[in-house]
Amino acid sequence: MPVTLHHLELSRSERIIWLLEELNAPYEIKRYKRDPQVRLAPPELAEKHPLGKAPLLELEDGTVLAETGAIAQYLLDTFDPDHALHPAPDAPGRLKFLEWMHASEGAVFLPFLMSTYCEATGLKDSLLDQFMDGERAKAFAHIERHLSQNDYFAGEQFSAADCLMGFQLDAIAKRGGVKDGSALKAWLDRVQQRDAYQAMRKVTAED
Ligand SMILES: N[C@@H](CCC(=O)N[C@@H](CS)C(=O)NCC(=O)O)C(=O)O
Repeated sequence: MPVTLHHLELSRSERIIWLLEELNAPYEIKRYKRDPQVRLAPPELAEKHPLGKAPLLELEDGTVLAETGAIAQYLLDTFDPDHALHPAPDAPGRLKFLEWMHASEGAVFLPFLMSTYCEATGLKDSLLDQFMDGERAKAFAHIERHLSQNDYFAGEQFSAADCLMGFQLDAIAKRGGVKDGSALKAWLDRVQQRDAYQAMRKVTAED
């Protein structure tokens, strides 16, 4: 029996769909809509996990796993025994892979998330938002420097770290935040041509 992804429209669960497609893993999808006013998840997601957030991965035995990073690690352990999408512990790229996998929910993306929260709560251009501007500039510079020296986040090979970093970078690009000619734009163009990315976009087009 396949795993079930509990997917909230326009959310981080897009990167798990992308990863599932990259892994060619069997999965079912259960879709949820955001509240049209407050944009939060519907109460049905909280019936599956106390935080009521997406993504959630439900395993065959009914166990429900939250947190994008944990879900990605579980999928890699289960469906990527040959380490095609995650460098083995002694392989080149392993440390970069680990760092960027975690950066995708950690320090590098906090400032971008804060920008969305500031806008949604009337705090755009507030002191907090201005402080976060500096943090965003630092994160952008870090990403740009890395991608000007490496084709992918883990180095020379595409990996699950690209899927995890991809969601927010895609969203920033859609808001016009990525400069033409940048290493980040070149990376986006490269990864968006992948069959699994295109398959994910077909799935999310039905949201
Ligand atoms: N750290 C969690 C964050 C989960 C999260 O905040 N998900 C958002 C979607 S991008 C969500 O479900 N928001 C709706 C809500 O909070 O009601 C992860 O990486 O999965």
